[in-house]
Amino acid sequence: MSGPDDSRVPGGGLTPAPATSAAGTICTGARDAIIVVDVQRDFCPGGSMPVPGGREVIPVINHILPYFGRWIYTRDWHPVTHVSFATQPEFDDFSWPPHAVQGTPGAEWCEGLEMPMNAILVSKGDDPQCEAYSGFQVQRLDLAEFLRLRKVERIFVCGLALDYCVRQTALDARAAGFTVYLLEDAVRAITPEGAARTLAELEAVGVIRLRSDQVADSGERPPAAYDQDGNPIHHHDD
Ligand code: VGL
Ligand code: ZN
Repeated sequence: MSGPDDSRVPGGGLTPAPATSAAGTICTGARDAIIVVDVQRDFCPGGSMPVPGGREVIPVINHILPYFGRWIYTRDWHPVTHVSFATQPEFDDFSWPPHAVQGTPGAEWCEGLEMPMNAILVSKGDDPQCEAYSGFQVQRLDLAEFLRLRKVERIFVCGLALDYCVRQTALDARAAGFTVYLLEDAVRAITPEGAARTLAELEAVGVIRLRSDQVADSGERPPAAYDQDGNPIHHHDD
């Protein structure tokens, strides 16, 4: 509830967000990864499980992509018979209309979403019997270890939907020990209640809310992984 120095003002309104100050800006670089969650056609208006305003995250994500050292894109990639699919989806019980079925147009990345050439793509939910809301829940890849080995310390999460897959991704990243930022103008939720609940929950575990205009580029990048001929470059640990 309201503390003496929180941002609530009498009347229940929120004070306007403070103008971005130097202290409120996070300088990103080599040790920062962005995880772009499930920006797929089925989760945008016109898709089978549309998130209101889903497409609005695309320009925001595209704008800040160059500021990161590593890029992870997750996608829902379900078999037709996935355990979460129901003819009468109830949502609250984690059943859904069929969505993001492997190889269908609905599973494709949204048009206009940019993707750096060396982005890591993580498909999830491809086991018919297992739900996977987060890229940290896939069996084939230990995403946390993958990022740690590449000296990533902070993870910036964005995409769809805030109240499900973005939520789980941020929770798992926190539980794995990373500093986690939620890019709040680069996410959209399925419901407003889900958004409010999720923001409170993420805040409680230490996920930091950040707007994309509070991210500034340090210009620092990880060392190149490949030389100009495409051969891997071996870097010795510093
Ligand atoms: C999602 C529910 C089921 C999501 C995916 O991307 O947020 N939510 N599958
Ligand atoms: Zn799904």
